Amino acid sequence: MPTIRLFYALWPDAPLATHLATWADQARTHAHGRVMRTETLHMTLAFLGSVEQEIADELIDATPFHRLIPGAVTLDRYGVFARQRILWAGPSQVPDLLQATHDGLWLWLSAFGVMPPAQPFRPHVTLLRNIERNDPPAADPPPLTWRYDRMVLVASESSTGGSRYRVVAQSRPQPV
Ligand code: 2AM
Repeated sequence: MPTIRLFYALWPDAPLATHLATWADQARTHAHGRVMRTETLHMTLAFLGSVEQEIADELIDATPFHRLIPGAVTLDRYGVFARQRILWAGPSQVPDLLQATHDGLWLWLSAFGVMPPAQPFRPHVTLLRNIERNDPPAADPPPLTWRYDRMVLVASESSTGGSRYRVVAQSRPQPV
């Protein structure tokens, strides 16, 4: 049975992604490493890992109908995941609504037989990979508010030089 590597994410619009890319450039002067391409910057809500194609097809069909309650998250800090050698930007406070969106998404996914990870939700945008030191820059970035009203389902395909992301579905925004 063929499988496909999937994750759900919030995807920034172009101005927000460009703004985050300037943070990546600034952080690189401190931590070195590899800057993520601007068009790949995102915040993962749920990493599903390898999913059978049949389930993936069901998720692709169902995703438009899993509407998110629109919300906002303020990115105001840098952090590192030392083991993964990642530098990220994220919120110092996880908004209750974003946490509920994450929890509700995993509850919904359980109906498809996809089980949540043991680790708690750590919302972040990876800016740099293969960093060369384990501490974030001394100064945090100025707060940047990200408003979202939908999520995307992304297929992650291995390619030379990293992963290639392909958006395969997105949730419909709430009707106004
Ligand atoms: P990361 O940026 O911190 O690596 C695609 O890999 C997305 O899913 C990335 O945002 C990645 O986070 C996230 N992710 C979460 N858990 C993962 C895991 N166990 N393996 C790979 N990616 C994971």
